[in-house]
Parts: sequence; C-alpha cells; structure tokens
Amino acid sequence: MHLLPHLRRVALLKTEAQVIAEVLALGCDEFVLCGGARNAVLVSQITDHPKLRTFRHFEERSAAFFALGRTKATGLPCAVVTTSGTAVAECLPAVIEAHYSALPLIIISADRPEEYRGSGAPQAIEQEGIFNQYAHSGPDWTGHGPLHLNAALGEAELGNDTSEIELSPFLPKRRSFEVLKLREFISGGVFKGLIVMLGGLDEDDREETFHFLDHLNVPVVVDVTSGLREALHSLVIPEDVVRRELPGKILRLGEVPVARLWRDLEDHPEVEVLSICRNGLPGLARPSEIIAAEVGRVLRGLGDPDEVGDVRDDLPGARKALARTDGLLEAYPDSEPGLMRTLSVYATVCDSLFLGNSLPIREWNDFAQREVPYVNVRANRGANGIDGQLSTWLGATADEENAWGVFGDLTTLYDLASPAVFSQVETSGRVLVVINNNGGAIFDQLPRLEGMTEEQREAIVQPHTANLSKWAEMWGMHHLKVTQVEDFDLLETAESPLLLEVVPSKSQSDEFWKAFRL
Ligand SMILES: Cc1ncc(C[n+]2csc(CCOP(=O)(O)OP(=O)(O)O)c2C)c(N)n1
Repeated sequence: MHLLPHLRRVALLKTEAQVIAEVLALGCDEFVLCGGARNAVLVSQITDHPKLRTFRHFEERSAAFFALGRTKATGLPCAVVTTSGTAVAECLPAVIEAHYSALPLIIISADRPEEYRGSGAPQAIEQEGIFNQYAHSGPDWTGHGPLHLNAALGEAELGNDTSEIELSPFLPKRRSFEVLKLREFISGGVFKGLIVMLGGLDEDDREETFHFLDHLNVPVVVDVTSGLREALHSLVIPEDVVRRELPGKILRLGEVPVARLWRDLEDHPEVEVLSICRNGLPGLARPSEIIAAEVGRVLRGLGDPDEVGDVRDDLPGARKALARTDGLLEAYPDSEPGLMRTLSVYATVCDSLFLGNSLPIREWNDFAQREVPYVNVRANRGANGIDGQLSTWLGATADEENAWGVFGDLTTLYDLASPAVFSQVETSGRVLVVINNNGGAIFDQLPRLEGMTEEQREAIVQPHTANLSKWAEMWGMHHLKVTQVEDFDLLETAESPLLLEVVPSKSQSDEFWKAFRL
C-alpha cells in the first residue's frame, strides 16, 4: 500500500562516502562537527581529509548558526554534521535564516538505516525532508540557500577512505536579470520624489552601490548593515521625515530595510516600489516590482545613472531632524539611545561590527555616530529572529580580531551556549556588548501595551533576574557593567573576550523617547 513513498525514500538514502563526495563537489571545505555516535564515521572521515577545516560544537542549534556565520564571512558553503534524531531538528532555525538570506548552509545528518523508519527505536525520527520547503536535498541546489544531505549509516560502519576526494570550486547558479526595469524606474515619473531604501548589503556589493547613489544623488534611508551609512551621510534622511510625506517611488537595494517606513508601504500601494535583492522575495505582501540578483551585478549592468537629485527638497529638513536628535542625545546621555551613541564612538576602533535584531539594530541606525565608517557590518536579517545571534557573530568573525557584537539581553539569554566555541575562534579584542534593559524593551514602546495588566505585560516583555556576570565567569570573559556614560572610561580589551553590559537609565530613556516623539 505504501510502496511508492517507500521507493522514493530508498532512492534518496546515501552512504557517508556519497555524502562526502557530494559536499566536496559543491565546494564546501568547512564543517562544524556535533557530538553523537551515529555520525562518528562522517566525523572521522572529514577530520582525516587534508583540505578541510573543522570546528566543533556540542549544541546543534548554535552549531548551525555558527556555520551560517561562516558562510557570511567566506561567501562559501559551510556544513554542520549532526547525529540522528532531534539533533537534526535543532538546525531548523538556522536553515530558515539561510533560506531567507539566500546563504549556502549545508546540513549533513546521520540517519539510522531504512528498516528503522517509523519503528520508534531510539533516535530514529523521520529525517528525510525534515526541513520541508526551507532546504533543497539534491542536484537542484542553486547555492542560493540551504541544502540537506541525509546519510543512512549503521553504527559500527568504518566507511571507505574519502581523504583522496578532490574539493571542487563553489559555483552558485548565475541568475539572469533585466536591467531595463531599473533604468525605467529611475528615469521616468520621478517628479513626486524618488527615495532609496538601503538594506543590508554583501561586502562585494558596497562599492558599486556607493557609486550608483553618488551619481543618482537622491535622499537615502539607510541601514547600518549596508556598510554605507557613514560614507553616504550627506544623503541620509531619517525615516520619519519620509513617513510624513511619502514619495512617488521607492527603490530598495539589498535586504528588507529595518525602518518602520518599509512596513508603512503595505498600506500605500500608490507608492511604486522596485526591490533589487539576492533572495528574490519582495518583502511586501502588496504588489511591487523585483529584480532577483546580486545588487552589485545589477548596478554594474546599468552603468552610471543620470542624476535625479533631491526632487522634493527633503534634505534640508533631514539636516534639522538629525541636529535635533543630536541635541536630545546630549541632554539624556545615560538613556539607552544616549549610551548607544557613546558606545558607537568607542566601537569605531573595532575591525568588524555585528548587530543583533530588535532594538540594537534600530537604535544603531538612528543614533550611532555618523562620521567614521565601520568595516564589515553584519546582522541576521533573513527571518528577523532573536535566536542564534551570538553564534552567527562568532562564526562570521572566527578569524577576526577586535570583533564587536551588540545584542539585547533576551537575545543573549537565547544563545547562552554560544561561547562554547571560544577556544576555537579569535578572541583578542573581542567585545560582546549586551544592552541590558531587562527584557524585550522594544515591546514597551507598543501603544498596545498601555491598557494591559502587569501579568500580560510581563508575558510580552519577559523581564528576568539573570546575573550576566556569572555567565561571563562561566566562559572566562571579563565583565564591565556600564550604567552611565563615564563608565565607558574603564573599557579595556584584552586577549580574552570582554562582556560589556550596558544598563541604561530607565528614567532617562523614558524622557528621551517622550521628547524624541514630540
Ligand atoms: C526566536 C524569536 N522569538 C521571539 C521573537 C519576537 N521578538 C522580537 S524582539 C523580541 C525581544 C528582544 O529582546 P532583547 O533581546 O532584550 O532586545 P531589546 O529589548 O533591546 O529590543 C522578541 C521576543 C523573535 N524575533 N525571534
């Protein structure tokens, strides 16, 4: 009765040698190895191969995010190797993030042999297709998203020698696109204003994007993860200025922008939107245009655009708004935005910057210093999760000194196992900043919270009593707590990582936000 599905599953099963040959043919030379007995044959063959780099991690959810971080740093595939059972399922959040970020994360799972299917035997679960639409499983893989390879292994297998298998170059599928769509978008009907919204960009796309915007000369709502926030500062416009009067056209480059303005566009179909992005998803539920390709390639294809300029004369108003914000930051230096501004000045010494989701990325966009550019700015913006953030940062910066990452307190509590890799990554000058505002303070700003009971508020904000100094001690981090701006004077980096816990003044933060929103 179940013959057909059964045959299909048999056809998909692979041996460890087939899986290793397949993954090397795809250009994957980095592996994050997780514990277990069933995957031991995979682990020993991978570590024996002379051309492969390995990391290890005991916790698969963190391991998969760490591997995702590696793909961000290298642009190449990185594979997590897990045992069977729920170990595989732990990789789902990172697989989803890789899907929406179009990154080449590979999951290699050891499975029990075919006869164990549906038996309920220990660590025997249905692993084939476990990631559903979020991962490819075979030759149709484009390299623009995750891949799952499932190997059926007996526990006692020694395996064949795979150390001679050659490593091939990584060749993601090249996508074709129409530059004409972009040419028409920026040349016709721009009398009601054209604004660019700049989301996260790949490092390779940044130079091309800068030159394009320099020629186009239109106001830009910029995300720090574009890596161009400071270089473009004469064109930068705060989103509030644009939200007051929407332009006729918005050109989005890169990842979905953080700004509230982007969400507003759902209710304004009269604003024409064209997105150019790698994952090929519009990021809006209402109709809009899209070019699915690397931003740099599309802009190179276009050549230098004609100048459109500041058609609506928005930029003088933008200058005033930014000056007003600077005044408020000075007036409330120990508020969360105030401490963020000072932190951003200290962080100009970093060699790379990672921003966690929720308030850190938003407050950095709005309040960080605007003069000195940061190199290698990164974030996980695919599915906007607060999970796996520290692990992604550690993976992305495994070889980098002076790596700074800024995270919320709940985001940090989500990824407590992440420091398990400290002994395998560069820690010199590493600074892990936690903005500890006692829970999801982002939700405190929701008007919806006003009429709620304390119990309801707590369920949404999740305040806690965690003592982060004990966590720092557990993993050998120095710990510095900053509660006012002067405390930053004590900031000193070393060979081992620093946990910089920033605790904003609640009263100054409340006053800041009240004045800011006037
Ligand atoms: C995995 C996951 N769970 C829940 C959410 C919903 N969420 C978005 S922001 C947030 C609170 C984040 O709190 P924290 O890390 O402390 O940052 P901050 O308060 O500074 O914004 C939550 C729970 C999410 N984005 N991802």
